Amino acid sequence: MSTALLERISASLVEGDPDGTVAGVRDALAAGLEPMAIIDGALVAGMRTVGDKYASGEYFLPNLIVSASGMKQAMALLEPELKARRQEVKSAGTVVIGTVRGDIHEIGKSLVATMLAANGFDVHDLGVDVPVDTFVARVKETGANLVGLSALLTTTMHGQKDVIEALAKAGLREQVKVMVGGAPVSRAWADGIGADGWAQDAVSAVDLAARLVGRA
Ligand code: B1M
Repeated sequence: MSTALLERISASLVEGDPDGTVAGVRDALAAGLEPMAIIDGALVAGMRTVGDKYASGEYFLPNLIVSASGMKQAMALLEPELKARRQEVKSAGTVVIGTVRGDIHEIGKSLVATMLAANGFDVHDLGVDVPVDTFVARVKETGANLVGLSALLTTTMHGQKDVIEALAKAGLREQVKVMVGGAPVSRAWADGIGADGWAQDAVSAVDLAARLVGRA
């Protein structure tokens, strides 16, 4: 039954039926499925299929927009559930996170931010298309010990390097660890730009964040 529910949610996302996605998520929660099982088993998989269809020319930009809207509405339902499962731990660290300048991809970054918050981090989510200087200013303001930089485009990945350089220039590089992620970002890229770590998905981002701030 749970497999059928997950398949239904994924199919509605791929077919561009946000109402169906929301209804499916409600049904899955009512059936007792864990939020992460719904995210991993249906939503992320569905978005990957949408991306593949766009890459192969079967789908166009409007398809991406409608599916992304379904994903966002689904996440709005799931975020409180994830937070409700948050273990009461002493704050694991303060994170400033955002999608770099020129890049408006929001879903993966928000998922990482939600998972960090659900795992005890104090999260300052700056949103998307975030200028380099804004990252630097918010690190200063919050005293963050971790910065998360998301980039989904090969043309915007360089923004991650720009932020790392700006943090160094502002004398903040010793204070903060930097983790990077996003579909085109690899461990080799992270090493090359002097990031402290790279995570492939939201779950490994939480493990990495805990390691970087010395909590794991
Ligand atoms: Co765009 N887009 N898009 N898009 N889009 C991609 C990224 C693309 C791969 C599609 C494709 O061609 N197959 C392609 C990039 C090609 C490239 O550069 N290599 C692409 C393109 C080309 C574009 C435009 C240029 C299209 C155009 O206008 N012609 C344009 C650019 C706009 C801009 O940013 N300036 C564009 C626009 C859009 C929409 C606005 C329509 C929409 C985003 C809506 C929104 O976010 N509100 C959109 C979408 C939805 C996608 C795809 C289909 C899905 C992205 C997504 O949300 N995935 C995407 C295809 C794909 O990625 N396969 C695509 C689900 C999400 C959960 O996964 O974001 O990968 P993801 O996040 C993961 C991991 O990457 C990781 O953890 C997350 C959770 O597991 N992660 C981190 C992410 N950030 C992290 C940070 C970390 C750690 C891990 O630490 C800090």
